[in-house]
Amino acid sequence: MIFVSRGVHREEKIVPCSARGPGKGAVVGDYVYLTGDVITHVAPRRTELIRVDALGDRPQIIAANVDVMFIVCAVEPPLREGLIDRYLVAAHASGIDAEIVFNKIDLFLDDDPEDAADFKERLAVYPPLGVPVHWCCAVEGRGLDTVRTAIDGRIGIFVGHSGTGKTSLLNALIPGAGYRVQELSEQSGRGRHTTTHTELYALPTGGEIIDSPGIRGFGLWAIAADKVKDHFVEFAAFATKCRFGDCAHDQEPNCAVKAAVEREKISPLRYEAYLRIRESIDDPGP
Ligand SMILES: Nc1nc2c(ncn2[C@@H]2O[C@H](COP(=O)(O)OP(=O)(O)OP(=O)(O)O)[C@@H](O)[C@H]2O)c(=O)[nH]1
Ligand SMILES: [Mg+2]
Ligand SMILES: [Zn+2]
Repeated sequence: MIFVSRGVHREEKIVPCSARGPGKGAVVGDYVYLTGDVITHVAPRRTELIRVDALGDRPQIIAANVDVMFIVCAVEPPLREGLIDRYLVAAHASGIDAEIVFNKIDLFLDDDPEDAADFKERLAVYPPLGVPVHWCCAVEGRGLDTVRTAIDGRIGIFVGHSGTGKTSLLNALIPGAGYRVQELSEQSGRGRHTTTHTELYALPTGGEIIDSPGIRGFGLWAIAADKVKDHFVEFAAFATKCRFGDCAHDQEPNCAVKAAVEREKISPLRYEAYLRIRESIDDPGP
């Protein structure tokens, strides 16, 4: 693991370390105080990106002090808006900006313009929510200027399904880096979890980026079911007109959010994602 250190001598440097000894509890992105090589304590965090751990009952802090989350998706493995919507809830709840990086555009742009149009339409819902979409090709280094600009002066993190090209993007942003990437598994079309730990890298063009292992799903932590609606930012303009002040926008009569969904002022897919996320918190499942 690597931590950003802002030591007692006011110097700033990146220090590689593992989460053992007195530094236990520090995570990637933390600013820590050092005496020699030993972490004496962890500075207060600006933000925390948290998910539920593999067992489903404890918080796992993925990274600290992240300013911007890049949700990396691609032509393949298959695009899942449901995962994007979960990440957006987590980012909004943590005060982290979110952007979408759609990678591997080389796989459709020249061959199949219809395919491209289909993906553009599916992701068109996000920019009006304040979530820009970058269209990139990591292997050819195309479309990365806007990503560089978004990271400059900040701490960013690449998240998403395995095999979408997070590490390939890192390699494209740091010429000559050559971090390990791997072909998608032939059988499933999904990635094989090539990156196994979360690590922070400084970009030559400014800012720092954290590469993280691909995940299958993102379990939300410490967001009550009745608060999920607060993180669907497009609901706010309509929610004030619901009959009930505490409307969950589900079975209630005279719900202005549902009316907006029917008129497609709110994306029906986003609304369905809302219902699914809320339900998954009501009933965390096995
Ligand atoms: N055609 C094409 N393939 C790409 C592109 N970017 C990445 N790939 C390929 O996609 C595969 C997976 O890339 P990785 O960078 O390892 O993906 P990852 O998201 O880091 O995967 P995990 O570490 O498992 O989460 C590799 O075979 C890459 O060469 C791209 O822009 N175009
Ligand atoms: Mg990787
Ligand atoms: Zn309502």
